[in-house]
Amino acid sequence: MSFAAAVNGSRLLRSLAEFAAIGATPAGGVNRQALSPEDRAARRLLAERAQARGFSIFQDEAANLFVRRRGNHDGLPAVLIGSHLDSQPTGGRFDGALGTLSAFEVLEAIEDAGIATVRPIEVVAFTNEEGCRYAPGCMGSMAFAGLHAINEWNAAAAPDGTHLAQDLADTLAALPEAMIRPERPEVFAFIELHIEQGPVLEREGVPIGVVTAVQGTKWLEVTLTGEAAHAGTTPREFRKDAMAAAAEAIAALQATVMVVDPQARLTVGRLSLEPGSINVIPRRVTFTIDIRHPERMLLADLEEQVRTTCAMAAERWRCSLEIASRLDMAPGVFEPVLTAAIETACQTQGVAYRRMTSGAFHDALFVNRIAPSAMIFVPCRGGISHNEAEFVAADDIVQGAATLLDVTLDLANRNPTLRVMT
Ligand code: HGY
Ligand code: MN
Ligand code: MN
Repeated sequence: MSFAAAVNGSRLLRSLAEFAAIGATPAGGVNRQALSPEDRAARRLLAERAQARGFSIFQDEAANLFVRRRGNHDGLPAVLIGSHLDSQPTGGRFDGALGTLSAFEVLEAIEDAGIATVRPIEVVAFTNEEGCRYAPGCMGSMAFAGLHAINEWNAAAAPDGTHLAQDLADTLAALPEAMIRPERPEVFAFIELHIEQGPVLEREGVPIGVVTAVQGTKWLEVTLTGEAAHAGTTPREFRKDAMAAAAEAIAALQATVMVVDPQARLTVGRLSLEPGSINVIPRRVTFTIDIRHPERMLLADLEEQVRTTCAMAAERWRCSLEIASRLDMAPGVFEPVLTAAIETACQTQGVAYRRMTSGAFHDALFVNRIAPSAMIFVPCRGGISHNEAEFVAADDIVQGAATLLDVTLDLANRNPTLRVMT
């Protein structure tokens, strides 16, 4: 049976609007970057909401924030639901926030309905999913999964010069009511609801995506160093032009990578150069490359192609080359028992769905290393995301929460002796 009717759609829409006001940008998006004052304000609002409902709140050393509703067998591993609250600098109101607030709505709906669950349920807001202020992304979920200690990134510097260690300490201290849990709680299963951030669901008119896998991602930071020289007096054969080398490498990659393989993704998202004077040949150029592919081996081939192309351009323009890896996420496949549970919830509710791979990375990719995980996608207008125009229709918001609710209740009441999903 379905408990979809327990979802309070207007409460969820109000909640989304209130969180969208934190870090709101004039163009209608949000700038709520990880560990910023805006991020701290959003975490506080969630914590206060949780305490007002009698839920307990915790954080861990990575400042991942948890909201817990007890289960009848409270010692059993919890069902974890949630996403992230941090955003891109010119981000949308739904990326991350929709999954986190829909998860909180699920907790409130279950509480309102007076439903007792066998297992405890926890909502999580993972720290720094986006990775735009402090690379890499998914820091909180990687730390939660034990893949990295958060203090490995202590020295990471934000463009405004602050360092992660200080921002993390300030963020933890800003929520003293949330006790820092030394140990990671055992997780029975993790379900993350998120906007698709692509056009497929909207184009097909399907309200729910059952995400079975996430493609792999690598971030590289390329630095070409030549020699500053006079723009007017220096003939081509004497130039050590870092910008010419960068432009040549980027143009070559953009002309081949996604043309040869439509599944591949290559993005140059950030570029800076020195000295930046109109009549000086650039001495140094640094740019980022985001490459993605569903196949691990083909992603490795893409990295090799980037390295080779940059090396050839560097040689042609007599520049030195450094390429640093900033993020390396292998593709992941989600737990079939969980994707089946999402499909069952859709069938029970009579809602159309389709299985799909995620083009974006998500926290679920890392939680999946330590507990069975899966994702639910909802459509976003035009597939636009990482853009202030990001939008999700109210019906899709409510349907997403209703699907998440039924899946959560299913898992929270699964055979209590079952320690492992399958
Ligand atoms: O970049 C990503 O895939 C994620 O949306 N941060
Ligand atoms: Mn996201
Ligand atoms: Mn994002």
